Amino acid sequence: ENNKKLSLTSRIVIGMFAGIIVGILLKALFPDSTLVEGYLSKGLFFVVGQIFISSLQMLVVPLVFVSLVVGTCSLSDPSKLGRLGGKAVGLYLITTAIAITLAISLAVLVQPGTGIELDTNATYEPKAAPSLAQVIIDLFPTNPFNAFANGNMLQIIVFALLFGIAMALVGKPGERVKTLFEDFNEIIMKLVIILMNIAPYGVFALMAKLFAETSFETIFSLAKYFLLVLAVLFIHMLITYPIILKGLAGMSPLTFLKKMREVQIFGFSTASSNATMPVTLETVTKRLGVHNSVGSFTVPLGATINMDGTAIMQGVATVFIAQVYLVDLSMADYLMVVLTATLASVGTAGVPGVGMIMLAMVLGQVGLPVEGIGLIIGVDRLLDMTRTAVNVTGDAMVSVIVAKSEGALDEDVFNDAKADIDER
Ligand code: DAS
Repeated sequence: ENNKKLSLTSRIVIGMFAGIIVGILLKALFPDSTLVEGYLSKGLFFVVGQIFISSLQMLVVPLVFVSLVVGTCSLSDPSKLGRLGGKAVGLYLITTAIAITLAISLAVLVQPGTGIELDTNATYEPKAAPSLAQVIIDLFPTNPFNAFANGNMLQIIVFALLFGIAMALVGKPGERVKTLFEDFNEIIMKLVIILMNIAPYGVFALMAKLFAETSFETIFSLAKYFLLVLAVLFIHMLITYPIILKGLAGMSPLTFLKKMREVQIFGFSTASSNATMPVTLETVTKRLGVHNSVGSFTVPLGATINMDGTAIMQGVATVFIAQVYLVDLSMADYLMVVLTATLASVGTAGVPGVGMIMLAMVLGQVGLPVEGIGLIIGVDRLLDMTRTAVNVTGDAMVSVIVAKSEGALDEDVFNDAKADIDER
């Protein structure tokens, strides 16, 4: 029957491309028109785009807390949690280190920063990034409701883990609350699907606004930097990840990437791993077959501590800025960059622009001028979107690998090609 409703995935993809085309047309036909800006990019597109992002963020805290409590208390024995956490954190750090090493090597090879004349007015006020000790202390919420209110992901994860362990150990009351939370979890998961119907319009609006505002001449002036970051991001997503997924879990990278499309589009359009998390969790558990006891832990953790795409930008940006400022970095400096960028990604939430904040920390570690960020911040929005899509893909991939190693991966669900996101 040819009037079959277009699948949600198709409508989201159409929304994205339609938005890009409309944005480029507006930029070309009405350059610097205050009318277009007032009523569209700062008006309609802005409003619809923000509503879309808010509708996702609204679900993050309840979904993460509830699914993680249910996931933790359904673990056969809490000692499994240590093993699970060890594998997840280990894989997250290793993939990030691989990402940034690749980025630095290619940047040293391609030399994107040589021959760039310095525009001396490049300035950047670094925001204070948390020290590692502070990050560890901050893991424990002094007031869980405060953690919920501020969406402090690591504190919510710690509290949910502790709460879930206590529930598993307390017998009857734990059973009762677990049933309640399981129902709550299903309701919120359903709410994720319902709200995804906003996505085609939300993605359209975000793309139209972005492309109506993007000045391409800035991108051309930094073309080598811009294209090199994109190239490494795609290598990591389309070569590194398939090799790791196939090698460590023996699962089909093609099926994986096909099912990750919506999540990647959400990551791309929102430039926020946190906002994308409800869709990442929904896809990982319902379409990739990862049991909730694993996914509910690895996905929120990954959204916060795992940022391979960001590390790639930081690797290229560091080499680029060193070249522009004619600073020769030693091998020890590069190792310092790898270590700092990998650890820096642990402490920061997955929200737009954190990559730049952490870059200031990385540059500081190797004595590079932080104002160099001023050179590249103009083209960072599009790169932020692309690297967020890589970040969330890495989160999902590690979730599948850890689940497989724990015998908590339903391979029939994973291999079921037809499980489209709105088939439920
Ligand atoms: N936007 C961040 C994220 O959500 C990544 C970044 O800023 O680099 O993962």
